[in-house]
Order: sequence, then C-alpha cells, then structure tokens
Amino acid sequence: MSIPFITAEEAASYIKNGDNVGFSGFTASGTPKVVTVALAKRARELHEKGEPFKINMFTGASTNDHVDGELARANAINIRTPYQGHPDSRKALNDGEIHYFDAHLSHVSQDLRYGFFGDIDVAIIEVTEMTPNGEFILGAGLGMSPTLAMMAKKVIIEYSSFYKTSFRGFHDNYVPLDPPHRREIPIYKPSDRIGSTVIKIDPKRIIGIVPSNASESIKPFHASDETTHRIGENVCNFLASQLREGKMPKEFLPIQSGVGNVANAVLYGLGENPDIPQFEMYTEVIQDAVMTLMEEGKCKFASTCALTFSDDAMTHFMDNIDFFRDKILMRPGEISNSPEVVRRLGLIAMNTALEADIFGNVNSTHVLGTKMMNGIGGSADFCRNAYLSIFSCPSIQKGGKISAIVPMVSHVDHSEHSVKILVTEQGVADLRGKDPRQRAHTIIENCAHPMYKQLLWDYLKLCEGKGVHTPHSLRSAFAFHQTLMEEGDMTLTDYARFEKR
Ligand code: 0RQ
Repeated sequence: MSIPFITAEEAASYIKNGDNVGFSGFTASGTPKVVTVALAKRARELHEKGEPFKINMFTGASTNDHVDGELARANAINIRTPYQGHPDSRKALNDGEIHYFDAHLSHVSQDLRYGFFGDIDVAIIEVTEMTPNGEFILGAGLGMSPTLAMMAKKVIIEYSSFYKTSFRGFHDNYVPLDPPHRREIPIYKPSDRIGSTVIKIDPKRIIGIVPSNASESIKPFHASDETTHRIGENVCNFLASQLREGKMPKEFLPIQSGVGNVANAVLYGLGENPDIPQFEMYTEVIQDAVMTLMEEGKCKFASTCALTFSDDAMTHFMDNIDFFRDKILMRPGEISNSPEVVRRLGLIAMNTALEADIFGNVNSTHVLGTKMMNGIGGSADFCRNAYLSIFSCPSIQKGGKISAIVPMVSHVDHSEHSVKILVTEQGVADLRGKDPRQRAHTIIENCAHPMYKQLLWDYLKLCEGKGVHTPHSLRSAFAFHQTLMEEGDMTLTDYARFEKR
C-alpha cells in the first residue's frame, strides 16, 4: 500500500477539536515542525468563525516554537503534559488557559498505554528515512515515538529532508511489556543495545506524509559565567574527592546531566578537571558540551533520548557523523529515564534547582511556589534512583534580591530523602548521613551566599529547641518569599514582623 504525500494543511484538517494528539521528539529535537504550524492556523480560523478548537497535547518533553509556541499563541491547547519550556505556553498555563500537569518523563508512555488518558487519536511523528513497507528511521529525538507509533489510531508522518546524512543505527527503539508481563529492561551498561533501529507503523493507520526541511532551531546555551564556572568546578572537585576517598568505584560511574546553563557549565567542568577520568553517560539529553567532550576523548559513550544541539553544533555533528556512530545511542524517554536502569547502572545524577531549603528539599519548578517555570522533566526519574544525586544552582538570583537557599522551599519536587549533595558557587554540602539540624548547618555554612548566611542562622536560632526533629517556625518559614513579594528583596527579611502575627 503506498502512502500519499499530503500538505501540512490537509494533514491538520484530520485533527479534530478535543483530540488527544501525541508528538514525536524530546527537548525540542525530533518534534514535528510544519503540521503544527498549519494546525495553529486552522485553530485561529475556526476561532474566528466562533467554533471551538483545542487539542490535548502529549509530548516527550519540551518542544520548540513550531509546536508549543504556535499552538499556545493560537489558544489551541487544552490539556498539556509532561514538560514545556516555551515562554508562550508557560504564560498560558500560568494564566489557567492550558490545563498543564507536570509529570515524570519516564511515566507518560506507560500511562498512555495503561489508558489513563484515553486513546491517542492522532500522532504526528517526524522521521528522517522510510521504506515502502512502513519502516521509519526517527530523527534527533525519540521521546514517546515508539509508543505513539504503536497505539495511535491515525499517524501523520513529517518527513524531514533537513538532515543530509543518515541517522540509521543511532536509535534503539524499545517498548517494554506492560504489567503483569513486564520483564527486566536488559541494559547492563550504557552502550547495550536492546531494541530496533527502526519503528514500524501499519501503513493503513498512516494518514499521509508531509515533507519538511525545517531545522531544530535550538539556540546555543549561554557561555558559562564566573558563577556557573565555579559551580562546575565545585561539582568536579567533589567528584574527584569521592574517587580519592573510595566512595565511588575507581572505574567511575555513568553520568546523567540535566539541561540549562548550569548543567552545561558542569559538563564543561568535567572536561577541564584532570582528576575526572574518562566517563560514559546515561542521560536524557545531550547538549553541545557533550559533543566537545567526546571529541576531546573525555566522554566515551552517551545513551540519551535526544541530541539537543544548537543548529551550528548539529551541522558539525552531521559533518562528522561517522566519528559519533559508535559513541551515541538514542532511546525512548521511558528507557533513557528508566528508574530500573538508573538504579542498576548507579548513575551520578546532576540536576538543577530553582531553590533548596536548609534541610535539603529542592524546588525545581515553581517560582514563589506558584508560577510554573518548565516542569520536573526527568530530574526525579534520575534523582530518586541514582547512586549519587547532586543538585546545583547559583546561591543568589536577580542581583542578590533572591536567595536560592531558603528556610523552607515554596514547592517540593525532590525531597530531603533523595537529595544527597547540594552545590552552589559557594561550595558543596554533603547531606549523606546527617540529621535535619546537621544538614541545615552544612547547607548554610557551605552553600548560602554571604549576603544571606546571617539571616539563615537567625532563622535556625529562632526555631531550634527540644521536641522538634526538623526545626521550623511556621510563622516565618516563608518570610523570605513573603518579603520578596512585598518588598522586592529577600535581604530585607525581618522575622519579628512574622513572629508577631
Ligand atoms: O531567569 O531567564 O530571567 O534570567 O530562572 O535560571 O540560573 O539560568 O538556570 O538555565 O539552568 O535553569 C531549574 C529552570 C534552571 C531548569 C531550571 C530564574 C533565573 C533565570 C533560569 P532569567 P538559570 P538554568 C533535565 C532535567 C527542572 C527540570 C530538570 C529546569 C531562570 O534547570 O527547568 O532539571 N529544571 N530536568 O533568574 C526566581 C528563583 C530562581 C529564579 C532561578 N529561586 N526564583 N527565579 N531563577 N532561580 C531536563 C528534562 O528533563 C527534559
């Protein structure tokens, strides 16, 4: 059966108001890029005629302006999960226009297969190669594509001709059986291949093929500044000390690293530190820094869900693709982030906090406990199951008006039970084996900015006493946040005001 080539507009016309739509890709790479723009146009046209049109949107992780940006601006999103990072969707979900629920990235494919959210009516999947019998080679990010290809009632293929060289062999597509039949995921080292290089889709379910030649349009991360550089140095010196002290196998352990400016700086730090041996990665995203580390021989192998390279870095990757062929495997998010595999391999997991409290609880998602930034992403898939879970962030934000170390986090994503090490540019707090009071002393002493140390000591003094395991004053626990909201600067915190209330 031959599959017809159709226009993006025609493809979009098959998507109905209220449909559950699944999108290929992960952290912007491998997402559809032209059908979504046509879909946003269709939504605007229908809205102008007074007709409702919104879809429920299931993605691997964050997307790009072609997807979240276009659809959010067209007011075409009803439900959205599991992770986003676009300013327009961020605004719409914080305004309550999008029903966003934040979810662990490793969960969503199986939750879909379990039927928690109903059927997937249409999947839009970007591919880079295809055969007449319905075999497809995906692009630079997998996300949920293998599950979507399996369960979607209808599939729209976006056939990208942007990549001039073949991704064949870079993918490891694998869908575990669902309970009660699930077996172990047989990955015993990052480079173990367990699945197929292609995904298969019954041509009868494919609506049509839409040509595209759009790039991923990923902007490079900021070059590291003094603060992020020092965070990177602190993480690396700490890891080197763990090796020296025999608290980590001498062969070292595979690394997971989140995304963002801080994560990028930490990765460059690994490259610069002569005491860090060559390493492998088992992670969800690789950014530009990893490509450099591979070329320098520092990173030997990376298992990932996506290549989140800036456009220039992607061109460099494609020009040198043969060098990377035996060094990278891309897997579905459910496998790249699998808690089972993370625990088995014993990862060093490095993720970023917006704020952390003096007891080691971490908020990675909500500014002032209310405003969603991006989402939890895969950070908890890794943090909860890692050999060593590290969170890092600058100790202050916005010129010092915000302290990232606070008495009590305004939202909890990662609890004190999972966070083992906290790092800022000031230093490292090793929280292992410490009770809450000891953790507070270590975090204030080693991680808080000098501008905030005394305020944090004062908080502890206010609350310390007999009969409590975790010293808190519920009157003043959010004094930092309240002062920021009322006076625009956490340094102006005066506990007396709160204690009197
Ligand atoms: O604001 O953009 O206006 O300058 O947050 O902060 O310091 O540049 O750090 O780029 O590494 O992002 C947690 C958001 C950090 C990210 C977060 C403001 C700050 C700045 C960005 P501006 P930085 P990064 C992998 C694993 C959650 C999920 C995760 C993230 C902006 O790393 O989304 O780790 N992580 N997933 O000024 C107010 C605070 C603030 C603050 C920072 N306490 N209050 N604003 N900012 N701290 C990804 C996936 O799973 C796919």
